[in-house]
Amino acid sequence: MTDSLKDWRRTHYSREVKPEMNSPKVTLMGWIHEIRDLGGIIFLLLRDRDGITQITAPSKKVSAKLFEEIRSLRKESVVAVEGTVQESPQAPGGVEIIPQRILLLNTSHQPLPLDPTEKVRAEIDTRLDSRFLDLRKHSVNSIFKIKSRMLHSVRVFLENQEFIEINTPKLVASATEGGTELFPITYFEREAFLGQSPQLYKQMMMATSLDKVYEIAPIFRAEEHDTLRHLNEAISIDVEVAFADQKDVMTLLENLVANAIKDVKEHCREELDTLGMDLDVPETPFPRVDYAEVVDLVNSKGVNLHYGDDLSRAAEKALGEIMDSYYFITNWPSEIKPFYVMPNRKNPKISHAFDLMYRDLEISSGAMRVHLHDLLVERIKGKGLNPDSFNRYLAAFQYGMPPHAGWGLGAERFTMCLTGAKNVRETVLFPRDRRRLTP
Ligand code: AMO
Repeated sequence: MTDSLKDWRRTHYSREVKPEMNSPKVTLMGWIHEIRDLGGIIFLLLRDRDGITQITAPSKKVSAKLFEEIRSLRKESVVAVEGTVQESPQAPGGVEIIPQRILLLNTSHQPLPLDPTEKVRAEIDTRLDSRFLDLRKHSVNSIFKIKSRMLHSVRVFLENQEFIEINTPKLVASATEGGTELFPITYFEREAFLGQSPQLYKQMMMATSLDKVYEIAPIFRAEEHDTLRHLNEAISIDVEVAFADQKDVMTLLENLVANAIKDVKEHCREELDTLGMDLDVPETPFPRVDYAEVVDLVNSKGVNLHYGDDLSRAAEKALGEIMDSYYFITNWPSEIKPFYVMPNRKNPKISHAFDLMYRDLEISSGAMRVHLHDLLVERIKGKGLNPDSFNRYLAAFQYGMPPHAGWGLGAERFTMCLTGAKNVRETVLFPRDRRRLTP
C-alpha cells in the first residue's frame, strides 16, 4: 500500500476506454468492484465515477509478482492500474485492460456494511447509514448528477433573465409558513428559529429596486409526519419578482421547469438510462385547474374533500390519477393560504395563490403578494399572528413597495419527478427526518 501518487496520473475514466483507442496504454483509478480468481487468470472489475472496466490478468501474460499482488486485493480497495487496452467482446464495454503495474492506494475492511454491486439489496435505513458506500452505486449517484444538472440549468435560466442571486439568514425570529412547523433554537439569551422559507426576506428585496431575485438554500420544517414526500431540511429554489402578478411568475415557473427537464434529458442521458427513466419535456403552458374544479374532480373519484380544505393525501392521489403531467392549481381559498398571499379584489375569499403539481405531488407554491401595508397587517391579524412580531418586515411596505409575486420550488420534489424516485430521501445525500440526524 502507498500514499504516494508519484509517477502516477489518471489518463482516462472507464467510460472513455474504447476498443478503437489510439493510445492503447491507459491508467485508471478507482475501487475494486468485483474480483474473480480462476486460478490461472484473475478478473478485476474496476469501478470509477462513470463506469466499470475489466482488468484481465492471465498468469502467463503478467509477471508472477504482479499476479500475486492482484490476487491479494480485496473488494472496494482503492487502486490505480496501468495497462494496455485490448478488445474483448465478452467484457463490459467490449474492452479489457491487461495490467502492467498496480498501485494499492488504500484497503477496505471486510465484510462491507453494504454491497455496492447491488447484488444484495439493502433497506433505505441501512443504505443511509453507510451513504458513502451507497453512493458508489451508479443507480444512486445518478440521482445526484441529475439534481446537480437541474440546479445548474435553473441558475443559468434565471441568470440569463437577469435575476440576482441573494443569500438570506437561516437564523430567524418568526414563522412565515405556520407556527407549528418551526424548529426552535437558543440564540444567546433569546429563542429563535431555523428559517422555514426566505419568504419575508425575498419580499423585502422587492422594496429595494433589485426587482428580480432568487435563492437556492435550505429550508427547515418541523414536519412531524414520516412520509415519502416530507423532509425536515430541504432545498428550496425561491424566486421573487417586482412589478409582477401571479400570472407572470407562473409563466416563469413553467418555462423554468420545462427548460430544466429538456436540459437534463440532453445532458444526463446515461444517468437517465441507468434509472430507466424516459423523460418527456412537457408542453407549455401547463394546464391551469381551478381549486373549485379540483374539489369536484376528486369528489367524483369518491374522495370526501370540502371546499376550503387543503388537499388531503387521498385527494392528491385521486388527482394524480386524472392528471398525468405538470399542472397548476389556481384560485385557492384565501383562508388556507399564508397571510402574505393577495386576496382577489372582487372576491377576497379567493386568493391569487397557485400550486404547481406533478401528478399527485406538489412541487411548488407561489402567489401574488399583498403589497399594501394595511391589508397585510389585517391579514397577519386574521391568521392569529401579532403584527408587532413582523415590524421590520412591515416597514418595507410603508416606503414604496411595488406589487410583486414569486414562488418556492422544492429542489428534492422536482428531483423526484426527474429521477422517478418514490421516496424523497433518495434525492438528499444525508436526509434529515424525524428519526435521522446522522450521518
Ligand atoms: P411551501 O411551504 O409550499 O411554500 O414550500 C414550497 C415548496 O417547497 C417544498 N417543500 C418541501 N419539500 C420537502 N419536504 C418538506 N417538508 C417541504 N416543505 C416544502 C415543496 C413545496 O411546494 N414561501 C412559500 C413559497 C412562496 O410562496 O414563494 C413556501 O414556502 O416542493
